[in-house]
Amino acid sequence: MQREVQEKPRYAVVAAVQLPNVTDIEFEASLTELRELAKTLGFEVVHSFMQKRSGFDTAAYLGAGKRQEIRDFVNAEFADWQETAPDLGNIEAMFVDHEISPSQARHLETEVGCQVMDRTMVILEIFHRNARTRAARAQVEIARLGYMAPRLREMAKLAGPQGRQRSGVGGRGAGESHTELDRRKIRDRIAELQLEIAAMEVERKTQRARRQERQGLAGVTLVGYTNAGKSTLMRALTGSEVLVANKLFATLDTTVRTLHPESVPRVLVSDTVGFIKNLPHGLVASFKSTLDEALDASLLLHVIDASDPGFERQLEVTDDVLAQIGAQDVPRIRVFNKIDHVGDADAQAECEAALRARHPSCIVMSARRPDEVAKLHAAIVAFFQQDLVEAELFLPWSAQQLRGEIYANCQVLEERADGEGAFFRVRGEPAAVKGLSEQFEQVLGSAR
Ligand SMILES: Nc1nc2c(ncn2[C@@H]2O[C@H](COP(=O)(O)OP(=O)(O)OP(=O)(O)O)[C@@H](O)[C@H]2O)c(=O)[nH]1
Ligand SMILES: [Mg+2]
Repeated sequence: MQREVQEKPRYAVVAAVQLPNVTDIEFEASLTELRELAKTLGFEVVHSFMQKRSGFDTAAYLGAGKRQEIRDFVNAEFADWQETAPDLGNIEAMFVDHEISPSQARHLETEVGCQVMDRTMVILEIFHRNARTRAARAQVEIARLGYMAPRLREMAKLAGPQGRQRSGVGGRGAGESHTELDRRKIRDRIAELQLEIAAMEVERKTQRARRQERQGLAGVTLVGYTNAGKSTLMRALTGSEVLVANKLFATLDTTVRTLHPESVPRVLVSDTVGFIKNLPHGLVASFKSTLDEALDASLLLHVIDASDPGFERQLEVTDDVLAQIGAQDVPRIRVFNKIDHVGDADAQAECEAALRARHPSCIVMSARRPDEVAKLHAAIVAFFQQDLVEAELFLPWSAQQLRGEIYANCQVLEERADGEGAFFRVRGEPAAVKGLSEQFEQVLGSAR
């Protein structure tokens, strides 16, 4: 049954300064993304405030006039938006599209009269809500603590006689010494979490080594901007049920599944956390271990949402993050996804032609079209078969119990038999083929 009672929406506004070196298109794309982030946190954005400035206001990010305008809007009892949706509550938060300093945030909060969250804080909060595994939770907590530590003093100031109630920080006369104490607690907690992560890291490395030993090194990792469709492709390529959602940062943990239908060599596909413009530094550091998956991969599938007007910028952001974690040299295929979402058939063809001209060896597709997913599957398999060798193996009738070994490790191109045994023309990884032929030599030797 459908849930009848709707949760009361929480209202928010967004605000951003447009610096001279930022084009209108970039600025608008960034604001749209901030609104998406706010939505992911459960807010409905009722108004956006923009201001062109040569730099941020040092005291409060926005200029005095703009701050007054926002204050009037937030405090107005019958603002325009409330007329269309009466008694739905007040504006609870303002989101700003840059990382601002603790004191800028404090000034803004007192001036506009509602909670202020900057881009970094919003992203951290979303990560915090979406973290599922122990490792992801610990990583996000470190990043949040790192963000909070320098802000404690400002929070304590906010929590002074008038502000204490609202910010919820401090108890008895929150002051300098209290802040110092809290800072120390944060440092201790971060150290504790780092130890925990280091232990998990050892465990993960062992598991990964075991996996590689068992299944070889054929690994492909899906990377790309958040919401590009990585998890959707993961599902389509592996037939697994990973989480797909039209919200930002749906995936925070790496999942690994086998490419389906299975190929030779067997290929493991990993789905990873999405990237975003201005990904907080703390998060890049924290998720480095998760992203190590990308470093270990033999092939990266860089997934790009071709239907997003800002995709060029998203592509650059992903390339930058990959370079930051040292994965710039891992071979990669650019996969322009969601082509079905680019206007009509003509628009799609035009977009595809433009993409191919710019990125000659890219794949343009829709995760929703099975024939195109099959082509991507074939491209992945072809990549891993580049280095395969072909050979002929002979298995005497007396050793037919080893037949399964051949099929498990190689692709059998042809099988024929004579009075002595069976011949297999196979294709496989050089090491696998060599291993098998040595094993069969031994069998033959002992039979003689
Ligand atoms: N129209 C269309 N929508 C798609 C396509 N691929 C994915 N989507 C939709 O895009 C949204 C995001 O998909 P996900 O697969 O969750 O994206 P993701 O890259 O894993 O996102 P994060 O985990 O947040 O980084 C979902 O609503 C999907 O249904 C496609 O080819 N065409
Ligand atoms: Mg995902």
